[in-house]
Amino acid sequence: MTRKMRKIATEEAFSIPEVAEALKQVVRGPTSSLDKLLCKGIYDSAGNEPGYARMNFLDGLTDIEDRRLKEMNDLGVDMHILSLTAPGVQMFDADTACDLATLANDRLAEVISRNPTRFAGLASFAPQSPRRAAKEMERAMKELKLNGFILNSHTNNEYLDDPKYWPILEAAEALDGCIYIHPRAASDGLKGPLQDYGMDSAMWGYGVEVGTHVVRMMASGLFDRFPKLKICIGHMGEAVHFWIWRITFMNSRAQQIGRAPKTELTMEEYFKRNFVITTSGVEDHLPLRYSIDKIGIDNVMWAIDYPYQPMKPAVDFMDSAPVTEEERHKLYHGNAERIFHIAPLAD
Ligand code: 1WB
Ligand code: MN
Repeated sequence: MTRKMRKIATEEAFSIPEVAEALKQVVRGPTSSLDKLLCKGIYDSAGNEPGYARMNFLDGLTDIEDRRLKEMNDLGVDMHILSLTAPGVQMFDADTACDLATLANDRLAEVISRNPTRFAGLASFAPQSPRRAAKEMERAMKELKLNGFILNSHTNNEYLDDPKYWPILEAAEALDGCIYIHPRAASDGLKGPLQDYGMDSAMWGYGVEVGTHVVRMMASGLFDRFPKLKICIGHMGEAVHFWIWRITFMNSRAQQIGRAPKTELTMEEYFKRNFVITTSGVEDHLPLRYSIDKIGIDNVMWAIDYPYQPMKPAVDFMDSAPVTEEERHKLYHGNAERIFHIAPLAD
């Protein structure tokens, strides 16, 4: 008898009451962050974004072992790889961010220890304090046995190509911990035209923000310093590989005329060597097929993006995807097991 295919969903959000409360306080304050628009609606019921309040994401984020697990059972979803939802701890002052990252990681480890075959988790860290972040990253993987890391794009409008973040990249590379760069709202310098028509978040701004982050990282040459660093990006690769030919061509021109640093590899080579992508929130077979053909079947993983996307359509999307059974195995679980250190099931 053939066993049903293991399904590991790789970008599944959660929160804890303490982080939700801290976000509520931050968005009531004077922050210039564009994240305020969405976070007010989710975390501050007295907020001015009733559209988001109506979605009631907070219940889905904080419930892990009850309704979520039941729905996973109903749909045959074996595992959620959980990550603290955007913007994580990145809107807080450094001390608060470090404390809340530690707390969120401890809670995550507790959930996993109660349900070791059903949940895995990506550890949070506070980029506001790169050295403390590196220590927490080590604790999270070595002691808590978490499976990698979550970062929500920019921190105080700065990106990972800034050398101040090298301790974080060194830690991730040394621990073989993949950093999942999840979106948050665009940095202050990018946010201008993204503030209307609901373009601040998942509709458009998130992809612009993470795409910009990823191109900065590749063009800065940082992957020559950290050749084994693995970065994961969701939302069908935030479209970066759809225009990687042009990014590569124009980067080489920028290098020729002295506007970009010389790099050992091309942009496309970095993308294929140092990045993996997930399907989160893009349930469309044509871009899935393109992604597999363009960057390789070993570099694409399935994700739901729960609770921001409903579970069932994401399962139907992958069950009906026009791929071979061998490809479906890699998309549904094989690649996630390899990238996020999840023990394969015994045969
Ligand atoms: C949405 C999507 C909102 C994501 C989020 O808030 C996150 C949304 C933090 O669809 O409105 C996400 O992770 O894709
Ligand atoms: Mn997400």
